[in-house]
Amino acid sequence: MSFRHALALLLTLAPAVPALAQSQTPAAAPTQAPPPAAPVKEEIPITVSEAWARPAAKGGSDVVYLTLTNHAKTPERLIRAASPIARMTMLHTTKMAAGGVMQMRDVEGIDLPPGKSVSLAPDGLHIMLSGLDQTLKPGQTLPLTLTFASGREITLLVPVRQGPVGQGSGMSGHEMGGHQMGDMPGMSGH
Ligand SMILES: [Cu+2]
Repeated sequence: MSFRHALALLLTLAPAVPALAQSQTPAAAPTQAPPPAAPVKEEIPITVSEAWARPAAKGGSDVVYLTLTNHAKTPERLIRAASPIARMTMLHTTKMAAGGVMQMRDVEGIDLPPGKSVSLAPDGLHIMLSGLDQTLKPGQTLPLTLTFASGREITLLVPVRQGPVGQGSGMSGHEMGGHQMGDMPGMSGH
């Protein structure tokens, strides 16, 4: 978990590195590491943890769950997710509709209050991908880029695995009702 956390941070920081290098004159002493590392880090106060995706078939759809933590003192908002291996990526929430049927709806964004964590988890908010270019098996990863209202982006590799241990029949019931395209009126346009 902490490794993925670190990886997400590293990937996010990566674009800043060439700029730092260019700003240093060739005459500068090459022995010291660039000191502005700390300020750069503070510009990306969002961390991703607990990310995982379900196994999925080529051409099908998949679901990504993760936890976002906003370490800043100002609100942030997840406005978009994208993957190079999916034709379409959507932000969804799952709601219990009349008659006890689980239905998914698009959400325009996911608010991240300052100092808070927001979990995308089964039976609630999630990232949904459709039109997968490839089959995703447990042990593989799904590349995902998250875009925030501030313009920040985080790219990470989401591990593919089965659902959490200990979540049994209830989970599979949700999958059947919540994530089969054929069951969802209003999803046909996707
Ligand atoms: Cu969904």
